[in-house]
Amino acid sequence: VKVNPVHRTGYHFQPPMNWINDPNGPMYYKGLYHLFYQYNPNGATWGNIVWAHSVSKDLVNWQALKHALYPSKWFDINGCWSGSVTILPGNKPVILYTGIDPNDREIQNYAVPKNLSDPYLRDWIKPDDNPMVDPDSNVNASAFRDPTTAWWVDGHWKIVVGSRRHHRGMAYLYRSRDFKTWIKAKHPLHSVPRTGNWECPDFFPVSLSGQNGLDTSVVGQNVKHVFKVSLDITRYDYYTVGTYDRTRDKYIPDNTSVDGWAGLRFDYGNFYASKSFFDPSKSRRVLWGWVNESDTAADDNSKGWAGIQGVPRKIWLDSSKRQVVQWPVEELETLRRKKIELGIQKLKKGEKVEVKRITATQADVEVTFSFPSLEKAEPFDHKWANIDAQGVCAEKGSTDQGGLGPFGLLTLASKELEEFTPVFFRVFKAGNRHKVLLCSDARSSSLREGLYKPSFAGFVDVDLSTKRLSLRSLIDHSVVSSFGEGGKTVITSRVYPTLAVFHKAHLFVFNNGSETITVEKFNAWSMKNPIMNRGFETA
Ligand code: DQQ
Repeated sequence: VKVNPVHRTGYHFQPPMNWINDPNGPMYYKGLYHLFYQYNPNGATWGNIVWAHSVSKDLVNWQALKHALYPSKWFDINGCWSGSVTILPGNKPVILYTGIDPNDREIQNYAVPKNLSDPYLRDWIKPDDNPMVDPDSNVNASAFRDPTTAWWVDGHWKIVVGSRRHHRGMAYLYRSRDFKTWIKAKHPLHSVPRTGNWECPDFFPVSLSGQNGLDTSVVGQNVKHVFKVSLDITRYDYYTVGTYDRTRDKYIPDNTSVDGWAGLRFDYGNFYASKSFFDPSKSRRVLWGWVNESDTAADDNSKGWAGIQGVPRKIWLDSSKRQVVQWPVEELETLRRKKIELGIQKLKKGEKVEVKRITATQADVEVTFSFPSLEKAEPFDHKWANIDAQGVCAEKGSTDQGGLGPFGLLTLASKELEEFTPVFFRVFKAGNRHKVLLCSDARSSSLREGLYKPSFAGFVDVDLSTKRLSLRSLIDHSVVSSFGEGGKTVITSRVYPTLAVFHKAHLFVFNNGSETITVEKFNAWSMKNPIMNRGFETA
């Protein structure tokens, strides 16, 4: 296969070629981070799914090992689908994954390392007493998959498996004393009507204060829980913040969290099937998520590759306790080259400043904007009450002059702005409150037609009394991942410029609102290439 390099990423996780999807079983073991992921060894579209396997010392440089799981037994002969790792007492990792059986039923299997003293965990054994969980007659065997990391509570291990009952999304709960015999609980841990199949559920505790992460089994007074599902109808990851009621074995979202389509998202762009793990070496919880292509299957075949993993993000509970906050893991900063600063800049309506001496296709940009008042914020139109942020962004783009905003970055821009991916804020007044929109608008990203170019956007729950807003964008050839206001709202876009490639891409900071904006702080770095999966080891 020839791999087309034009839109390949530099520091986002990807194998040398072919199709990838969900991150699977992330863990930290004996000094190494492990990442498994759904992979097609034979092509650039979905199929023939195995668990590919890479290891890293720093979550930045990756070495590809041989595939950890591939169809080899009757209980996974038609595919090794998504799953998780649990580290049992005595530092013993176990993989739980969905196997597709000869009748295309989805069953839950386990696999254990052949040699626990090998920190690379190269070889995995799939014992013959699999499957560990079979769908009973009440369960839809073609929508029953993606077992979570287990948690230990009140003398039992517990897991959930994603599913649906007709149109109701389900998180079936199972318990086990010995990690071998699993019993289905009478009631699911959680379920929501009319949300369709729940893929890749993730359930974990978050600390009520500070940024430290918690082991998945932590319960009690000082924690809340986060429950995430991937809804395959929209292909986005939705989460709620809530309480794990151990006596009823139920998860109850807080009344500040909306369950389902209107709910919070880890990312308001392209980010799916995410999975978190607890990293004991840095006492943090780290989130991985799959960032699919936005071009066509024909493009994937001609590129010879498809899919990347988003940059791993540290995740914790916001001080408001209404949402989580995410930030790229600090190790990413080791790839930064020389810092490029812009002195304090005032940007009047229609002004833009180019950031020079930077590799605009592969960069990390951090900027803080300030403004003298909120007075000029545009009214939030009543007719938008029933549309989401993305709909507002589609009406009020970066070239549509506003009051307080739009201001932000023009990423992956061609010289004459035939192509650019703007990432910007726009502030609206809604009664006596303000609504802050963060938008990552792919509509102008490429001259090519027939690509999916959504105007992704999310609102930012922020107190504007400081009259400041901050933005960090990770730019990497065909991906722009933006963290608004310290990671309260995150948006990832895939884009395919034709002109703004390699050294021909430019970066600008802009304002297109009538209020003058001050660029208080602007730091940007060209990013080095890490070692990125140079080739799979063979058996
Ligand atoms: N991808 C896997 C499934 C999962 C889906 C199959 C989500 O296990 O439900 O490749 O992208």
